[in-house]
Amino acid sequence: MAKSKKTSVDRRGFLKGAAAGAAALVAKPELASAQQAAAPNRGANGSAAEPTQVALARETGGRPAESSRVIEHPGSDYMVDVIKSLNIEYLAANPGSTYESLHESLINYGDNKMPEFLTCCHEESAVAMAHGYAKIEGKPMMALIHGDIGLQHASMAIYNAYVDRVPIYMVVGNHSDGARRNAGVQSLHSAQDLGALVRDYTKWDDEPLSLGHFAETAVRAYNIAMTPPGGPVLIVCNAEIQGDPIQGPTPRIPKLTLTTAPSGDLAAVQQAAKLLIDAERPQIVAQRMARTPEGMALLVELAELLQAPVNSQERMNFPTRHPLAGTGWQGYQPDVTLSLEVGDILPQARTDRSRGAKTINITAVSLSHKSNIQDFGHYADIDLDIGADAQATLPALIEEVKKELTADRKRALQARGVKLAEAHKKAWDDQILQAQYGWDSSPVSLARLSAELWPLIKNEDWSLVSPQGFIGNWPNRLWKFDKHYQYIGGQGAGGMGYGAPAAVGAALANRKHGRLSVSIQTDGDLNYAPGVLWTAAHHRIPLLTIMHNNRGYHQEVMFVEEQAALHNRGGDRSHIGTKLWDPNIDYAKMAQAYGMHGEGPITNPDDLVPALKRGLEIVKKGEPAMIDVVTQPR
Ligand SMILES: Cc1ncc(C[n+]2csc(CCOP(=O)(O)OP(=O)(O)O)c2C)c(N)n1
Repeated sequence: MAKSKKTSVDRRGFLKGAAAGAAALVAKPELASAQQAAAPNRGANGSAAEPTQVALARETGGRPAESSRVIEHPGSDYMVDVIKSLNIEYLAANPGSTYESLHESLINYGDNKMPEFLTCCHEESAVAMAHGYAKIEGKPMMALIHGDIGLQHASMAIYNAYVDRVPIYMVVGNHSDGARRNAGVQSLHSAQDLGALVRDYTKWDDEPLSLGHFAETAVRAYNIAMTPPGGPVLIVCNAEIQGDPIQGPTPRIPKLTLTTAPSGDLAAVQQAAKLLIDAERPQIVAQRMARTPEGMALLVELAELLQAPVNSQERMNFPTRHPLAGTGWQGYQPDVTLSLEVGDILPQARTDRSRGAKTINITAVSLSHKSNIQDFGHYADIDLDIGADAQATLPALIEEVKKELTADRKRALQARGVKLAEAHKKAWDDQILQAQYGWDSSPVSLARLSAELWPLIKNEDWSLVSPQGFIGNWPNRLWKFDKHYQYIGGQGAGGMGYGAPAAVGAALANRKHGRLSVSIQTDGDLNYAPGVLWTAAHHRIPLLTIMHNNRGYHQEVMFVEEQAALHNRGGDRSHIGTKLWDPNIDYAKMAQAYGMHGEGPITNPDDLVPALKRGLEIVKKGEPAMIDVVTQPR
């Protein structure tokens, strides 16, 4: 363990700061007495023996007015050593006293101040940032969370990441020892079993009782988060372990060895290869498949061997302009479907069954179900269910296909490939035609927005860091995606409020690679927790946010209209409870208020390109910027 650098000079600074804190108290006597009543005394680690003046200064001025206690080597210093051993690059946090000792160690202890500490305005933002980051970088970032209250704020984002099978490394503070915590916030913000709040949708959680236990848990948690199917993990970190001095030699930090991903049983893989080779019209549906860039290369190889169309969803796993991208020619009725990491297999399996087609499923999710949350969907009777990570299984499947493919069959498949390539080209041409509808309309069409943006970024090293479901999938339909980091996919569990922070997290991951991050941001989503814009500005995270400002929760407008039709009533009141107008939200001002360039609202489509260019210039200089565009609903 590296030695603490605390010196006598530090100590003098400590006392000077304490005096300033006390002076602030004198200036606000009413505050002091109110807090005296509300906050009982506590020691650095929750002991009830600290003088009132010290406790008050802690609550208001930050440092105690006087204290005889100095903890030279708190447990949290060792925790930082453990965390650094995992090479976690960033942590996102909204501050809170349940992890105050760890917070201080993270920012002050040791020479190398990794991981970088990102200040967040909401715990949901911290976790969703980690979600977006992991989808680009393929590894977890840390979210540091304050007690039961912070964890409740974080829960929506945790749930999204859980369903999306994305690794997130979460540490939450807690005052576990009932005898040592005080009766105020330390009790209110603590729990007997804190992990229980989110256990239904975290992959694993633990509450270590000693530093040695923390070290094992911390390394194990990282491994569990990364083992496919990935997921968020939670370490409940007691204030006592953080703040108590380290006694004796520190425990050894275990070595991290990642568990290999499970690959499919060979007999089942051979059966799958045969079904796919013999199929007349196979299709591949790739959803959460491709954890790394190699995943995309493997899928391309398999598709080309089989000459099968690939319907890519939720991840950047197949190039959009590849001749096999898509769902085949018009009327292409698959007789065998290969599903790769598909969340809810039933719709596909039911369609396949209805036409006598066969379904093959490869997913590691079947190996790790939980009970309460129903994200596993319906039970589907499929023909071949391979419980394994799809990416890890593809090399064996490719080998088997190569072995079984005769020259005759290869020729037949090539002929199908020619037809599929024609269908792909036709589909592209159709998209370009469709994008022209409403080209000059105001509000601006999403097709035009996407089409105008493309030439401005296509020669850059770009990355789309926002979902596409609510923007008509226009980028997918018009742009050429061919790199693994060019798209981050959707929310996971459909929880709104993911888009804005996930974009910032993904842009953070892109920053060190010098990539240009662009987000087409829906307005309803941003308004859950817009403070993440400040985080982007404060930490100089380059990101162009283009508001898809349809002034409402349009998905819900459509639902209410559908119900009105079902109930045989008019839809003229469907805006009630669903629109964000009167007053219109001024996103340019919002961006400016949070400290970044903001302009708009753009209503004339001809003003779009100059504004996008200005925004891109700023982003290329390393800053975030926002362009507000008033858009068609979808
Ligand atoms: C946390 C959460 N609350 C509510 C919903 C219900 N919901 C689904 S879509 C949607 C509207 C989102 O609005 P916006 O992001 O502006 O996209 P738009 O529908 O306008 O395209 C809402 C509120 C949800 N999915 N998640």
